[in-house]
Formats: sequence, C-alpha cells, structure tokens
Amino acid sequence: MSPEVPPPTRRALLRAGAGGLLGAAVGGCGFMPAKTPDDKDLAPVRARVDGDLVYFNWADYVDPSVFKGFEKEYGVKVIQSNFDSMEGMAAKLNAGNRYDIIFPSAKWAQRLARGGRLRRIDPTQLTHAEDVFGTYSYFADPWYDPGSAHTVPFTAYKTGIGWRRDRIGELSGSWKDLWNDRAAGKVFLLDDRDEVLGMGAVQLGLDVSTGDAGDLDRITDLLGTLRPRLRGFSSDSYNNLLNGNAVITQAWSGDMAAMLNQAEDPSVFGFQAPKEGTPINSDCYAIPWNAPHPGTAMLFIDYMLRPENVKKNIEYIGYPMPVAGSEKVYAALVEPFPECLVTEADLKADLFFRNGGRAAEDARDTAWTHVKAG
Ligand code: N2P
Repeated sequence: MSPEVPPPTRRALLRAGAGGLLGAAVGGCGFMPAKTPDDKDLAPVRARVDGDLVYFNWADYVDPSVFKGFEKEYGVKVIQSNFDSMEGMAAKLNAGNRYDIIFPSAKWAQRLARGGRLRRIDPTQLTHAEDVFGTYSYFADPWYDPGSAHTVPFTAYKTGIGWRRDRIGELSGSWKDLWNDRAAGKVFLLDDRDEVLGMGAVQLGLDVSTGDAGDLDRITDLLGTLRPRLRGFSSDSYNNLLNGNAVITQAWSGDMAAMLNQAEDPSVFGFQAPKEGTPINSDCYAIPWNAPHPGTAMLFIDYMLRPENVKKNIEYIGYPMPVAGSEKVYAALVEPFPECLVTEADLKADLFFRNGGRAAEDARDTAWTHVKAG
C-alpha cells in the first residue's frame, strides 16, 4: 500500500486562505472545505485496510508500542504528525491537509461535525464499541455529537494545578494558588485560550465559555494581576514541572498523571482540582470527511479499544479512557493524585467549554490576545 497522501490542490489552498471569512457563512462552523462534502464523503465505512494510517494528534498521546503492534498486525505504517492546540489542528485542516484520524476535544468535535467535516462512524463496525457506549452511557449521546454519530470518546480530563511540593510546599486548594508569592516568576499557564479565560471565569463565578464583553473585561483584569508573575504560556506542563522551569502550572489532569511515570520521586509533585471549579473535557477519535484511508482509521479505533491496548495507553498517557474494564488500571495509576479521577458526575456537572456564536468567539479571541500581550 502506498503511504502517499495527495498534497492539497492549488485550488484547495486558495480557498483555505479565505476560510476564516467564508467559514462564517457556512453556519459559523469556521471550516471551509476544498469542495463541499457530499453524502458519500460523510457515509460510514467498513473497518478494513485501505492504506497506511495518516495520524494527527497531540504528541505523546498514544503509547508507541501500540502503534508498533498496529503496524505489525495490519501491515501498514502509521504516518504521524502532531499539533499543540485545537486552533493549530483546525488550521491544518483548513489548509487542505488530509488525515485519517484526528483527536478533537468536545467543542471542536461539535464544530467539525456541525460543519459537515466528519465522516459518520458506524459502531457496529467496531468489535469493542459496546465496551464504550454500553457502559459509559454519557458518551452514547454526548452534547457535542448527538448519538456519537461521528466520534468515539478517547479520553477525559479536568484542568487543575500541578506543582512542586519540594519548591513551594503545600497549597490552599484554590486557583488563587497560582498567585502564590513563593512561585512568582516560575508560574506557567496552558497556552490555550479557553483554559486561561476559563480559569479566570470560574474564580469570578462566571460561565467558563462566556463571550460577554463585561465578563471578559473582568476576566482580563483578574488575569492582568497574574501576568507579571508568569514565566510563560505552555501546554507542556509535564516537562516544565519535571525540569523545574515551572514550580506551579495550570495543567491537564492526565498530563500530571503521566508525569508520575518520569518522576524519580513522585512525592515532590502535587496535583489539585481547585475548589472554585475545574473545566472538564473529553477528546475523541474522529475521521475527517476527506480522510484518504477511512477504513484503516476504523481498524485503528477498534485496535485502540482492545483491553490490552487500553491498559498500555492509560499507563503511558496518564488519561482515563472510557472503556469498560479499565477503571482499576486508572485508579492504580493515580493513587498519588486522586484528584485526576474523572467521574460520570464530573462530566454531568458540565464545565465543558462550549461553542459560542461568531461574536462571542471573536470577543474571546480579543481577550486572549490582551492576556497574552500583557
Ligand atoms: C498531551 C495531551 C493533551 C490533551 N500530552 C489535552 N487535550
């Protein structure tokens, strides 16, 4: 099988350049495909080898030994590339790049599915689908993708604070700990618009997804008081804490659990889910409408759901996966960081980031620009 991925056509690139503007006209989805997907592009496909797997995800978000096993069993290659934000992922899709499998968070999955950019997934093609949807009823009909018609959940996580106990001692359990005087100059925030604005919002009792101008002013004022104490914005919280560039950082729960694997002495690290509230999220498997090898993508999803691979992945990536039978694996992994656990009640408490209208999303972009510029 040829690993070739056709490059985007010139026309696709030209059109993608206008994506930001024209995207608004197609239901505010923000995505402008090179051609309008038709029914055939969006119809479910059978799980079967139809080429190599063109894979697009965060770095270190699948155990490398699982890729090896997949390549060996099916005689295909996994051709990997990585993004480091959802905006970065979307930009590549808008530029016409084609992938077989992508991993959007809940609101981005909704945006892509609503915009007609995702192929539907037929769960009867997945031998392990019942282990997900039969046990984790939340995901049988999630708000971001009714009936999970286009997605299979991959992981779940909360956003909290990771820190070095050996450097700054114990914390108070609040987001205010990011302002801790002992940490000044060694504080990182995630390089993520929604997470940073959301962290301000929960402290002020506001909606994590607010696009209201008055709310956003209050949030940027609050974050402005943290700005001089920051060392930077980075979503690599795991390495920043390990190497000591950060003594405290906003962090996704799963990355903090994964860090425990690397730590010589795990007791020097801590993770807390602050009492004012923690944004919750879920990343999922999705197949873009223009995936060159959607059949192989289906096989890959099913392979990832095998119990032995779920275990390997959970232990490597540090994130819980909603697959029946894996609960004990995760509980054992996060014994030192019990606040990493994500329950069905956490999901239902619904501090998910939501898609706003065009004006709200623009207002959030502007607020984020101000926060980053200081
Ligand atoms: C990177 C995983 C990040 C996932 N290690 C957050 N959606």
